[in-house]
Amino acid sequence: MIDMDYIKERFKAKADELGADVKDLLKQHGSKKLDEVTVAQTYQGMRGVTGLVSETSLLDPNDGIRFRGYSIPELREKLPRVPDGSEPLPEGLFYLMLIGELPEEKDAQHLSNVWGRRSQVPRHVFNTIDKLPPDTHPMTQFGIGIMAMQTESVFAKAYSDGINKKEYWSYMYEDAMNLIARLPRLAAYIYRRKYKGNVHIEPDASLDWAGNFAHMLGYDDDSFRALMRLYMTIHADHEGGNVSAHTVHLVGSALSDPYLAFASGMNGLAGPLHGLANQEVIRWIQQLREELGGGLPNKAEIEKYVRKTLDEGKVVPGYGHAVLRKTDPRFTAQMEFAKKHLPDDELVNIVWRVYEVVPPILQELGKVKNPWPNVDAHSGALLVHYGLVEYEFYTVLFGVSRALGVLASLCWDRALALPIERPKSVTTRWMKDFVSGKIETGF
Ligand code: HAX
Repeated sequence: MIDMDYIKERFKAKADELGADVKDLLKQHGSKKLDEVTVAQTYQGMRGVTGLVSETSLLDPNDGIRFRGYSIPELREKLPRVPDGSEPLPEGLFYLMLIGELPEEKDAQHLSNVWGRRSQVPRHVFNTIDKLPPDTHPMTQFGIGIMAMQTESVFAKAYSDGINKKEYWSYMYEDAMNLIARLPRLAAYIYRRKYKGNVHIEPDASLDWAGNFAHMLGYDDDSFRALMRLYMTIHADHEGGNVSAHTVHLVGSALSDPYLAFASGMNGLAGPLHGLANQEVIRWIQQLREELGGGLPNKAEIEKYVRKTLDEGKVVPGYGHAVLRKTDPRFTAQMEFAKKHLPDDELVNIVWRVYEVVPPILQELGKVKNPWPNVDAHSGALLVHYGLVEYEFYTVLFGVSRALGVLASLCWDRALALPIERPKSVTTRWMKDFVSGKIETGF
């Protein structure tokens, strides 16, 4: 068994407690029905099927995400901040997701220090990135960088040396902490190589995880650092069924180490219906502006552009959600940030105007279940304001944040010894026989 710091010890104690509860729950209620699955759900993305457990957060269709019971406005108030800071430290959110209790300031500080100490990225990872054509999409570079870092997995090494399955969680935990510590440096390297003449910025050990990330990207403005803390907090987790979280859980269930599992999740985040929507929103707005010759478009002009997008058989990026049915509180948090720090920014005002125009049009279609904006509708405009205009990089920022939630969850998966995931699939021929009564499920 490897060394335990006090946060790891706390996690182990919580995991033992919950592990015993789960055992009891399964013994007493294991055969109780939680859900029924329809033919339509089987074909339509398993929407609404409750089939996963994720401890770190829970999504309410109307109220939005709650992290261990706390809403985003509550987190902005209750989580530790840097002295005189206005936004929560993502370190505090990670502690909350992992341990299940609000951290004290010293806990967030401890994580800042641990991640700072572990943040060294091996040279061969940068060498691998350097071999890629410069126009390689930043998300592809990010995935490749994470895979190149897999050489560092302590779990993979321990497994190959032979460890008791009771110790899996401990090595997974170490990998998760190392990976979270290293991701900002990897991401900043990709950014500076692609967009800033390959000139890199050394980390500043006095800064917190998100503040240091902002610094290494090349943005030292105090309010940009505050934005990064907010950004890294609100994108961290969205319960367990979204593509990136589910993928990490699924791949991790094969005992693939956290580097392998997280890289897989990032490939899912890179899809335009998921995380890549944040770049698509800015691209979509830039095209609107180009068509109109710049400036702040009026509502009629936006409406025309939205209808054109729909007529071309495209989705309006940043709108809609598979679970949410109201405006995403992550959108609202960013709107509040903008009202405080950059209320007159033109792009931000376009985002707000689009918010007035799009929902009634999507409602009119009659098929869109959620016409309201999601997190991605707002994030790009804030980044553009501070000069981070390279929108192909935006999903990498999302990915660095998402590591906090999915890796805390992966620690829980191994601590609870959840088994390999393997749902049953059928063929359409089987389905036809089943609906016509020729066969019964019988599985
Ligand atoms: N614009 C146009 N049509 C939309 C739409 C939108 N923003 N949102 C949903 N629809 C359409 C769907 O394409 C679907 O049409 P078809 O029946 O013709 O296929 C219909 O409305 C029903 O879809 P739904 O049940 O409301 O939505 P889904 O659960 O199937 O999909 C999506 C949810 C988020 C993928 C969807 O709303 C979408 O494509 N939105 C735009 C892309 C986007 O913003 N993605 C980011 C989501 C948040 C996230 O994961 N961030 O990382």
